[in-house]
Amino acid sequence: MATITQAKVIVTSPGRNFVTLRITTSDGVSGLGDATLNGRELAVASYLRDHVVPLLIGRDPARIEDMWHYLYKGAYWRRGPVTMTAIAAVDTALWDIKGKVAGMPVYDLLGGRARDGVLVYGHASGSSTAELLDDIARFRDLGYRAIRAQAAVPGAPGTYGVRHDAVYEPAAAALPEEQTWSTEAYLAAAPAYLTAVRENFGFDFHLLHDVHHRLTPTEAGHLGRRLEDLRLFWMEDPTPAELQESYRQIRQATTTPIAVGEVFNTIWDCQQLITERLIDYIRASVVHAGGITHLRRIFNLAELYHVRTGSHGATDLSPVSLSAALHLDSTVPNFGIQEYMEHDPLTQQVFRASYAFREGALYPSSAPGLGVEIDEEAASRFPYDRKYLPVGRRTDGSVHDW
Ligand code: GCO
Ligand code: MG
Repeated sequence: MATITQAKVIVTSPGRNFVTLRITTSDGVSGLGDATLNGRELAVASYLRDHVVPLLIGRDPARIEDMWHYLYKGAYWRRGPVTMTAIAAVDTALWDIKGKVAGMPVYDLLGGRARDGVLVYGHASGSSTAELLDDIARFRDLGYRAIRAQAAVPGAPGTYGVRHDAVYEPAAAALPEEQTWSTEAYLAAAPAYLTAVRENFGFDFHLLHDVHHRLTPTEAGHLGRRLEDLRLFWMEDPTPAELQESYRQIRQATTTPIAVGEVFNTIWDCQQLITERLIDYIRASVVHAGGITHLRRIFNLAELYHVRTGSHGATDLSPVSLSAALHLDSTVPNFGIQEYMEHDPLTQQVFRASYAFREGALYPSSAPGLGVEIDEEAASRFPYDRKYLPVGRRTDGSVHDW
């Protein structure tokens, strides 16, 4: 039996911060797992280094399911983003190892592909409607068949989702940037610019929009109703989802499809949302929801309730995460869409990924395992650079959901 002989936590900042776990076995096979939690990276690095790595040495890398329960139940303290991201890193690395040992891509270990290409959506944005329309045209030219649209809200500087450089990156400041939010200004602006997108480009592509947890259920229901004729693919995170039952009110108010889950860690965060069919898409990710093993469980539950998948895939999820998502997305019958933002060129110098973009879809490679390698020498040239996500404040100065 091969055993785990080494587990190394690699912290690097090629364009942005990433935490990666590399597990190596006595047979000399190594696998990678993403452990990046945007703005709280070192908490996961410590959780792994100080508390998880000592548990891994000498264990059987083949027993992925057992390892998951050992780390989840064995900690006694359950759930939470730090714990679940750390477990995800171990789980993902073990799937990568299993694939390399078997000589198979991970999608074959998961039952084989149900589709060749994984439909992805790109992020168009602009500081005005005109700029947004130009950006939509650019994504259409690149071959995207699904596009998320966000534009600046007049009177709310730093509106969520508006790109300033080539890559959208909200975790940008040495201390959290404080951004002003006005629900009234947003509710006036968003329907107008989304309507302009349909008027200019028609309906032959999927249009998505992210509200980023900013509305109340009443406001969200009203917005969804106003957007119905635009036939959005989804309205994302209309309201924070700790109170799962609040989605019933949004649901009753509108037929605009709803997507939630990028901040979820476990199946229990979305159990009611799924089983009561309060959402259409579940957006949990490999890295923040306990790895391939646990995300597959969430996706399988969702399948029973006609909820489709739409995993989070912003640039703070590393190429290791993205590749793991593509392997899982390829296999599940209830796949919906995958978020995709191309990583910074510096990130691509450190992580060598083998997936490919063609005509609006990503294709995982058939390389054994996940098909991503990390260049540790390159990684060491980019030391950790503490960054925070912004904090939202209402116009009266009180803190709002960012
Ligand atoms: C998305 C997300 C991201 C998050 C970011 C936080 O839909 O892609 O909302 O942009 O804000 O991942 O770390
Ligand atoms: Mg989002």
